[in-house]
Amino acid sequence: MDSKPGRVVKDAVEAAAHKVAEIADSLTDRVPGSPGSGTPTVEEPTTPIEPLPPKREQGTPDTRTPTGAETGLPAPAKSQQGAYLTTAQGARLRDTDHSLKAGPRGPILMQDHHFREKIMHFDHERIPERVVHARGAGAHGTFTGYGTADGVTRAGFLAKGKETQVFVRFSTVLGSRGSADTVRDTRGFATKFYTDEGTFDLVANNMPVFFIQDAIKFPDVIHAAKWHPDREIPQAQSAHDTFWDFVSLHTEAQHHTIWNMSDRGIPRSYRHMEGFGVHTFRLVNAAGETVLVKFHWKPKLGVHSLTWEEAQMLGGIDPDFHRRDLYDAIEAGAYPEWELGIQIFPDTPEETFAGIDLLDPTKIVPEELAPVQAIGKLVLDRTPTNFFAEVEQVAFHLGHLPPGIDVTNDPLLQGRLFSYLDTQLTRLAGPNFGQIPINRPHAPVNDMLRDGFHQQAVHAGVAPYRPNSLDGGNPSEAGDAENAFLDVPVMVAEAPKIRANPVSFDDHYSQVRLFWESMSPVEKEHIIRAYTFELGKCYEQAIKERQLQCLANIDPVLCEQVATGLGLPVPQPTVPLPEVTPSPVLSQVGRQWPGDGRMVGIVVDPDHLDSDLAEVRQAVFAAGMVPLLIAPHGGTVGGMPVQRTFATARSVEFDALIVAGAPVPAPDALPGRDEKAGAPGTAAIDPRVILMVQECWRHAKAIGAWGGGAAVLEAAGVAGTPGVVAAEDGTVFQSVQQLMASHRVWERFPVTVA
Ligand code: HDE
Repeated sequence: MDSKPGRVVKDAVEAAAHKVAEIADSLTDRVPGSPGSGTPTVEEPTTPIEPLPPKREQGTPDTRTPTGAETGLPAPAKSQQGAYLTTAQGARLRDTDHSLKAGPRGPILMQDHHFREKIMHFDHERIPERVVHARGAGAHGTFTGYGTADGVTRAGFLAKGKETQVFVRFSTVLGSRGSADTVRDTRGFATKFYTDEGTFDLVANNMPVFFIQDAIKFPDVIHAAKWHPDREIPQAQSAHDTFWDFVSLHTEAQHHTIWNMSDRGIPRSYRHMEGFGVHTFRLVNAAGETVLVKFHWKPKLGVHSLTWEEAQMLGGIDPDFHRRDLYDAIEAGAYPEWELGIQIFPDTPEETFAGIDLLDPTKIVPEELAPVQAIGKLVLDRTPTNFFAEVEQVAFHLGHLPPGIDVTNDPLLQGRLFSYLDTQLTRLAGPNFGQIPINRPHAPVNDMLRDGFHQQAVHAGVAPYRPNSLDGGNPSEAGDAENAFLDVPVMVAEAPKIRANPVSFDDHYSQVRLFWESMSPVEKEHIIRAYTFELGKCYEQAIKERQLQCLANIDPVLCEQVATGLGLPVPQPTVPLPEVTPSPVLSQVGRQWPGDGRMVGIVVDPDHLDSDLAEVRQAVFAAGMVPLLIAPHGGTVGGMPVQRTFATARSVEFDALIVAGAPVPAPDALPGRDEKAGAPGTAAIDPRVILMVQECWRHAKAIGAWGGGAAVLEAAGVAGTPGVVAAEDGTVFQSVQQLMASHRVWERFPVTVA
């Protein structure tokens, strides 16, 4: 047997990982959220053991060399090794709790190299957060090509059945790293495809348009949208003067702004978001023919959003709501899924389609005019093992393109090609960020880049230049036969060097109106509310008036309703309102979707446990959802683990609520112990349960009850109303599941606009 230390560690780690997988496989009804792969004991463990393996659902970057070769090592080989604490150089240590002092009461000695190493490293644990998109969460997965793009691109990862590893990072734009997930904002949706032909980064957002048309304005829009520089408030939101000052003065921003003010600005989860490449890209096939395309991600679960009140409550109750949802869903086996699609346009010299300028990033091409054609599927099935190493250090760049995909002259895209490389120099401390494990390509790398901070490759040879004779001419340049990247030789029209936009970029309103007209009445109500709230938070009346002028140019009803809320006069439009053809696909109302990984709260009364409870819990698991038992106290009820108590639960954590009893007020149902207990109720039922039902009702969620639960619906005043179902037994879950497919009980939201 191979007795090398590396081999022994590898065997031990693999054996332990196998054991964890076995245990996990035997548990079919796991509620996600366990912190580690082991089972802690009450007593401090004192027997030395090897590091525990990662949790079953955790993945890590592939074990590749800095130049992309497979090492064959198991993933844990990159983590800590051996049973004993060591210095960073591997010397075993005897004590890490006491610094080396001149006597127990004396000063610390300069010679304490362990103390110095430990503190020095700790002092430098943080790196600069991303200047935008600082707050995010990421996961590993697999992309499988459908082969449907073969005719338009030579990119091999899109071939039928071809599987490519990916890492995806979702993010908000404005907030700092520790800000809340559920703020009103655009979301990032950046995907790193580790293709055999070089890494492809699709750095997308959940909205198809952007605030500005030229990258040179990016620092300005971000300065305006982030906190005010004097007080550094508000955090992670656009409801303040500088944001509205900017977007009302740069009216090209109005299209992106209405998307932000719509329900798209407050997604229910990352799993419920579409993704958009925003810019138009150019694809090139094996014959050198080109088309223009826009990239789209379509979520399996449909587009779904929070209500504004839910989003605000979650900001306090669970600021990690989206991050938790992503990881819990993967842990529960409800793997998030999207289809990648493209809208295809002929590559004409005008670069327009149906009169729409394809280089203008403030414009969409409605899907009704150019359908999205599916070209592959993305499944996220592994959470990170170490957040910093993977999510914080992943570095995306629009210029990471495989052969077959090229850029266009969109002036926003062109600027981004500079920015994403430049920003890594500071954030990841040097030019070798591509060698950090999460960023390592899976294609063989033979560049002539050398040295620099944190160089991890040990380059051989003496001639990193071309042509050379000393290294035998290696590396050679590739041609078409060797699948070299092609910068498509697009003609550039003869024109003066000039700081200006094409005239077609001047239409700032027609597509904003198109978006508004595509919304259902209830979505329009939400948009009116969002504008009224955000402008209502501005201090300066002039800014509100200027934005109302923009709204007048979008739609008279929208403008009038917001003006009424602000108590300001309604201005007349300054541009003619165009006739637009709505794009119904932009609305999220009116379709049915699967409920994978949704959270179903089940209120139980331990004094009158219903015999159907265990069955309902299993039925929720069987439907691919997660049941969370909510009881007066922790521990177990009927042998089942309690996930929330009336004190720790809040309605906004659940997608639907089932009431399986009418529990009497628990001993802690006192406003002094839990203010929620001050909600009006009946003396017979815990007031927090009634509050929970009423909040779920207000947020248009499905509510079900059986047995004693029917009395709670009566007491909450919601019995017999739309989307509230009661049954004799636990079969009520089936009706709840059906209601959940529409995402919300929409008719509970009254509407005043058409
Ligand atoms: Fe970004 N953007 N961006 N952006 N962006 C960054 O790169 C930038 C734009 C997007 O999860 C930064 O590594 C400029 C559009 C995502 O790591 C930075 C312009 C779209 C992420 C940068 C834009 C995006 C970023 C900050 C205007 C959607 C997060 C840290 C020309 C299509 C990626 C970093 C992650 C991050 C610059 C506009 C998406 C500063 C100059 C349009 C999803 O380089």
